[in-house]
Amino acid sequence: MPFHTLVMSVGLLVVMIMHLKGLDAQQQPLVKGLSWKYYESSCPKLESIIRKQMEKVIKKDVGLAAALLRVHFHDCFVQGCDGSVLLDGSASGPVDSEKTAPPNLSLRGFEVIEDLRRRVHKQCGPSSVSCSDITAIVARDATGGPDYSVPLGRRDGLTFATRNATLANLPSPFVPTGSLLTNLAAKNFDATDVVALSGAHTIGVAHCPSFTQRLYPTQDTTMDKTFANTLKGVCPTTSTNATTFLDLRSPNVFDNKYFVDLMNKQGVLTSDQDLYTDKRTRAIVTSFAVNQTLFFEKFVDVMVKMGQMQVLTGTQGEIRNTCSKRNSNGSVISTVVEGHDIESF
Ligand code: HEM
Ligand SMILES: *[C@@H]1O[C@H](CO)[C@@H](O)[C@H](O)[C@H]1NC(C)=O
Ligand SMILES: *[C@@H]1O[C@H](CO)[C@@H](O)[C@H](O)[C@H]1NC(C)=O
Ligand SMILES: *[C@@H]1O[C@H](CO)[C@@H](O)[C@H](O)[C@H]1NC(C)=O
Ligand SMILES: *[C@@H]1O[C@H](CO)[C@@H](O)[C@H](O)[C@H]1NC(C)=O
Ligand SMILES: CC(=O)N[C@H]1CO[C@H](CO)[C@@H](O)[C@@H]1O
Repeated sequence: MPFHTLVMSVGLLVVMIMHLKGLDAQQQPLVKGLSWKYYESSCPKLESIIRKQMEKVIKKDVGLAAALLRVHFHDCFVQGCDGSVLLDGSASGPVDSEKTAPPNLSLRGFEVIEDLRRRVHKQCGPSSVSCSDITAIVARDATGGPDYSVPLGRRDGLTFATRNATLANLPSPFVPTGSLLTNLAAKNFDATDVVALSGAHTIGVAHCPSFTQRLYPTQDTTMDKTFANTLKGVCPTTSTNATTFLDLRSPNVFDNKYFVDLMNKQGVLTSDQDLYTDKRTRAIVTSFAVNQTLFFEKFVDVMVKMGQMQVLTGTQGEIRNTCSKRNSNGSVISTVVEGHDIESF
């Protein structure tokens, strides 16, 4: 084969591979200390162990997909993706952990992450892979959404986030898009990021207290009347503890139907529906509603970005032997409260 043909073939092959891996956000620069191949030699089976087990877990309980995606989000938004959300405050530390703060009303799936840690550490040794990395991989594999490479090398944090820090850092579902944009801009997310992040609500549920303020005492006019009546049936009072799907069209499928819901005034949370009401984000919602490939592309970008928020790397933190407990006894409460106060929860 003449040399230039060979070069062209190799070039074509590279282009083809890049095309196949089109959803990879590998162009994004990584935070120092993270890598796309962090466990390539120390735990080559890591991703296959998690992928295989997650298939079984989700087959048994499809609701865990949403729960586990949300665990990673809460972990990252509150004091960085350091596994602090997994820490159990009851035994060794303060009761005042992220798990007991009200926005975690429906956080579950911790036992799935701990079970995976056990499997991974059995295969690759104790102290091989951090709980925060496992959480990040699980968030990808749980949903059946777009596939992408997860940057790895996170270390687990030694400190709890206080209840106040948790409240201050998680966005409120009750605020209009303007506040959401302002709050998330402080964490370096732009309008496209905010809409893509919200697209996670294409799976999972919300409890009545998260949206009944749109039904009582007066009905939010940005909600479709028939849909509002359905929700009033689910939540006859503001304190009913029932749930409704966040995406009525395909509640268990990770797709772009959530954005179609918004265009039809069938978003559940104020923070969801207002993305379509607000001129700053409306066109982005529409673009995702008509083009799922575009949504997946932006979702992958923003998940890779979110997954690097304030990570610990190198010799910082530790690799926990149990995801719910730091290795040494005695838990230290973080006194750092970053972020912004949310109006209410
Ligand atoms: C943009 C700001 C966000 C707000 C205001 C918000 C708020 C909420 C609220 C209030 C619920 C319902 C909780 C309940 O009543 O039980 C919820 C559920 C959920 N959130 Fe978000 N969220 C946001 C962003 C995200 C992000 C970035 C992700 C993930 C990447 C995410 C994933 C989920 C999932 C999957 C559920 C369903 C949980 C389940 O079914 O167990 N959310 N969110
Ligand atoms: C948490 O916030 C509440 C209300 O803003 C405040 O009263 C309380 O002192 C705070 N607690 C801590 C430990 O900072
Ligand atoms: C609400 O429902 C969940 C399960 O669906 C339950 O675990 C929780 O204890 C309930 N909360 C209240 C306040 O009844
Ligand atoms: C949908 O978005 C993808 C990704 O950005 C783009 O390549 C494609 O051209 C878009 N499709 C349409 C029909 O606009
Ligand atoms: C930690 O545990 C060891 C042995 O279980 C004990 O001797 C030590 O006093 C504990 N340290 C703290 C700070 O609780
Ligand atoms: C699942 C869970 O831990 N829920 C907690 C959320 O926060 C409330 C209020 O602090 C607790 O009562 C729940 O137990």
